[in-house]
Amino acid sequence: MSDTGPPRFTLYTSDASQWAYVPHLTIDEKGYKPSQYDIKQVGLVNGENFSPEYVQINPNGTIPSLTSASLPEPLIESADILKYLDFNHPKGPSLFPVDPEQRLKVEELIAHVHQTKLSTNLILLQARDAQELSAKKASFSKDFVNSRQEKLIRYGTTNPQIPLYTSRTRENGKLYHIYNSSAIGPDHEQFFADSRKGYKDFAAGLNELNSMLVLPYAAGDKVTAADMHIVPWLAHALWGAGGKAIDEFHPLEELIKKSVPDFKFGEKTKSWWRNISATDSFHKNYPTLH
Ligand SMILES: N[C@@H](CCC(=O)N[C@@H](CS)C(=O)NCC(=O)O)C(=O)O
Repeated sequence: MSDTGPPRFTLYTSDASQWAYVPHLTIDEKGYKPSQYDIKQVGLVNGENFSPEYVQINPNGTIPSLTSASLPEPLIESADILKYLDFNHPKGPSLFPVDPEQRLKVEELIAHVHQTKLSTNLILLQARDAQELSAKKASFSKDFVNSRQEKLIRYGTTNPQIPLYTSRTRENGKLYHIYNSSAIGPDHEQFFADSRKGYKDFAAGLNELNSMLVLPYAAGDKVTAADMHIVPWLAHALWGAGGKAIDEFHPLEELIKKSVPDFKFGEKTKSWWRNISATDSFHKNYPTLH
């Protein structure tokens, strides 16, 4: 611990980013003071995460990122940012248990919720049939997809040397096509089928999470880095399904039931959520679901 305190840092974040709330929760859990860091908002909804300026900081164009004069290069993964914040602040116990078994549990839980099959984009952007797609087209999802495509094309045209634009324009372009063509064709049918499978995988992932949780917190008797990752993921999924109150599991349960009729949130998941949502860092960052 230095006399001057931990090095100052800048967190690049967006209110709309679930993973940005890993560092936000950590900042509060570890007791950082606002004078110790700067916050820069990056527009995720309007595709500003793809601006050449931001891509220089984070070549993946993802949020969050953290920069500090003490770092050789920006940190561009929420798991690395959490570790940095944890190790650079002396206050309070580490969010990583010393006990190797507990530590392994923490790492497993973090990896679990970051799996592609558990991406909340399933809930926010996918659709299992024409009716679900119409609802998505009438929601912010369509603006999101379209603004991104417009920004990717614009930035890609003026910065052909940046490889990210080619891959992301192609990837988002598939969604753009699904959202903007009026007729339902074979690509839509494939999209619906992929989404139906996606919900089955998502349900399986939630069941696996339920059996992995220890209690009262995710990895045992203390709040750990695992809680800092699972909270933003589940909060975003509950919100994406239309949940309003913090403990509103019902809308997501119903959404999943359409593909997995016997799906129910596990009791351990609900107990864990009750416990973690009573903490100060949770209250500060989640006055409502987002
Ligand atoms: N593995 C990264 C994922 C970050 C991520 O995907 N962030 C989302 C917002 S929550 C994002 O920036 N998406 C923009 C995109 O990939 O298009 C992390 O954990 O930091």
